[in-house]
This record gives sequence, C-alpha cells and structure tokens, in this order.
Amino acid sequence: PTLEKDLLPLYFGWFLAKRDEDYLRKTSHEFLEQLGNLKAFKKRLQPFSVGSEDKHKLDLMKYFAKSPNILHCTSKFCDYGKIVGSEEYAQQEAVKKAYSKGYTLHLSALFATPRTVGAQVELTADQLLLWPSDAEKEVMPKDTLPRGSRAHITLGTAADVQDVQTGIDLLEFVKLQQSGKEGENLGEMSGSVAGKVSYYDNGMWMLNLSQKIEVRSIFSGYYG
Ligand code: 2AM
Repeated sequence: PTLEKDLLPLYFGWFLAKRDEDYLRKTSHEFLEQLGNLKAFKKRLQPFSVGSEDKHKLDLMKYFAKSPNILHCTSKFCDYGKIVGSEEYAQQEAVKKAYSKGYTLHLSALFATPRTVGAQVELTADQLLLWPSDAEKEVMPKDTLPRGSRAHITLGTAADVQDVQTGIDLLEFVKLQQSGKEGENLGEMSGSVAGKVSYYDNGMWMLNLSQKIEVRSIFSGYYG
C-alpha cells in the first residue's frame, strides 16, 4: 500500500471558542473606542494620518478595516507545506498530541500601531511546547527575544496590511521593552479594558491589562 503524507494546513494555531471570540471582538472595539477618545492619542494622530482626512479625528474602527474571519493565535504558518519545516512541525509528538485539545489563552496586553491591532498572548509552559523555536528569529534575525514573545491574536489590520504584520509589530514593542524603554504612560482605560496605556513613538500604543483576559481555544489546523 502507498503511504500518503498527511495534508498540511495553511497554519496551525489556537482557535478561539465562539463565545470567547465574540467577547474579544467586543473588547477590541472597546479598546479602539477608548484609545481614539484619549486626549493623548488625538494629539498624536500623525503616524496614523491618511491623506487629507481631519487631523484631529480618526475613526479607528474604520481605520482597521480588516479583521480575521476566525480569531486565533497562529503557532506555525505552513502554507500547506510550502514553508520549510512545516512537515517536521506537524510530525512532532507534542503537536500530534495537542491536536483538537482545549487550551486557555492568557492575554496580557492589547496594542495598536498604524498597521495592526492585536492582543499579546502569554503562552504557558504547555503551550510553549507547540511554539516553533525559530518563530522570533524568523522576523528579527539579529535579536535574541524570549521564546513565545511573538505570540498574538490579530484583531484587525489597516487597508493593504497583511495579518503577519501583527506579530512583527508585537516584537517591535518587546524589543523596545527589552532595551529598557518602558513607553510613556499616557493614560488609563476602564471597564473591560482596564489598564495603563503606554506610548512608544511612531504611533505604537500598548494597553497593559490590569487583569489578564482568558479565552478558551482549540489547538488545530486551518485548511481553508
Ligand atoms: P497572524 O497570525 O498574525 O494573524 C493566515 O494567513 C494566518 O497565518 C494569519 O493568521 C497570519 O498572521 C498567519 N501568517 C501569515 N503569514 C505568516 C508568516 N509568514 N509567518 C507566520 N504567520 C503567518
């Protein structure tokens, strides 16, 4: 009999349960609304400015025109096997064992840049077993960043920006934090997005949640 290779997905990752996905979308809207209303943000619209629009007003919900169909945290992008190392990743015992299992993801921060809006995911030791060892090096080859520091959920992207940018933007924050830059504390948010707002120049905003958001997810592959 001929042995057939397993089909490789577009990507592996943790897919949010429907109710938690709905909750996170609402939270994301709340974040953008409160960010857009911050005095400090209104004063720093320049990095977000798009042509001839009003210099002092910006609808962030419209700005981040695109949002993924299924909210998820990508662990390994495979492009159906075209990406080097996909097969090896899929063959790992840890990956096979985790497939279709439930995981709780811990979100510690929300961030927005002129390109993307996303959530920072703090992977647990269990979840780190499913994290490729080269994920950070892949986009920041010159830096040594903590394993898992690229882990995120893309919540939205500006027109003409690809989803993959969200993790790159997150690593930009992590790099700055690692080099000792705390960001400028420019405000507070309340309600479901309670926390401190830090500004890192070039339109990079991060909300450190005073209480981590927990969302339920299933580890699986996306084949669409
Ligand atoms: P994301 O994980 O930042 O959202 C399908 O395109 C999914 O794979 C998206 O979720 C996308 O970004 C992710 N993705 C696309 N290209 C990628 C790449 N080169 N490396 C890692 N993830 C990628």
